[in-house]
Amino acid sequence: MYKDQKVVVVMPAYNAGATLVKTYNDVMAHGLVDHVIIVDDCSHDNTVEIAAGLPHSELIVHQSNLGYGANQKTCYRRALKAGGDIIIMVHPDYQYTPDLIPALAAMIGSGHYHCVLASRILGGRALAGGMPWWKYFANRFLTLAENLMLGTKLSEFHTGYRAFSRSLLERLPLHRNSDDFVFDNQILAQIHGFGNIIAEISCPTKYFPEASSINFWRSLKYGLGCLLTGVRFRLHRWGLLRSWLFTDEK
Ligand SMILES: Nc1nc2c(ncn2[C@@H]2O[C@H](COP(=O)(O)OP(=O)(O)O)[C@@H](O)[C@H]2O)c(=O)[nH]1
Ligand SMILES: [Mg+2]
Repeated sequence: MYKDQKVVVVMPAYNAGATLVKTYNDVMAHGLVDHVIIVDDCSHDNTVEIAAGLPHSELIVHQSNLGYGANQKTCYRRALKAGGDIIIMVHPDYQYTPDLIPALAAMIGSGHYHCVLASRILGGRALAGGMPWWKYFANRFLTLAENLMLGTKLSEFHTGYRAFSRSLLERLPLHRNSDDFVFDNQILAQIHGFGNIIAEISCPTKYFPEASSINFWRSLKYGLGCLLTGVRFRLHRWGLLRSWLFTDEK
């Protein structure tokens, strides 16, 4: 609990057997997290067996591989059902340190922000932390392009470490977003588009083999999807082409 608010951590898992326990233990280490939701997207490894043995947690298993966006849709739906007031996504690949959960929870719990991102770019150490150079340049370029198209001032849109308030997740039409990786980008464009501030804190960058499975071609598809999200946002704002993503009706 953070003050009187229930803290739920969601972990969208895909082949995370090697890092799940370590991540879970760090998530629970601060005594702040009330409940963990692990959604397995039909992994080929032992993620499900390992997740089933973790206390204070709930496991949902997709019977087929639905994608990272679909996985997050399940995560947030279940987090709301579990009564979460502060909902934090932590990747179970141990790429983002769970030590910042108290900071993220406090930002949401303060009531000032509905969404907080833990940015790897803000600290200026992304390359030193092992982010591949091509991912770094893609990150910077896409962030610049999207800041211009959306009118935001974010340091990055591509971190997987994010916190949300219950009221925000209840308001967003998440079902309209992609089931693929570009979900991550669409949700941020929606949050901004519906008039919410996206706050940021800095977070260390860590890259190691288990923490990154996305190859160049998946990344390229994601990058093009991000640009398309920005274009759709701008056209919608100018009233030239209405987008379903940014239309505020259930
Ligand atoms: N649901 C789902 N998640 C996936 C899939 N492929 C990767 N992921 C997850 O997407 C997240 C980001 O992928 P990752 O390989 O860590 O990318 P990177 O850290 O950005 O280089 C991780 O939490 C993965 O577990 C997939 O096919 N389905
Ligand atoms: Mg990763």
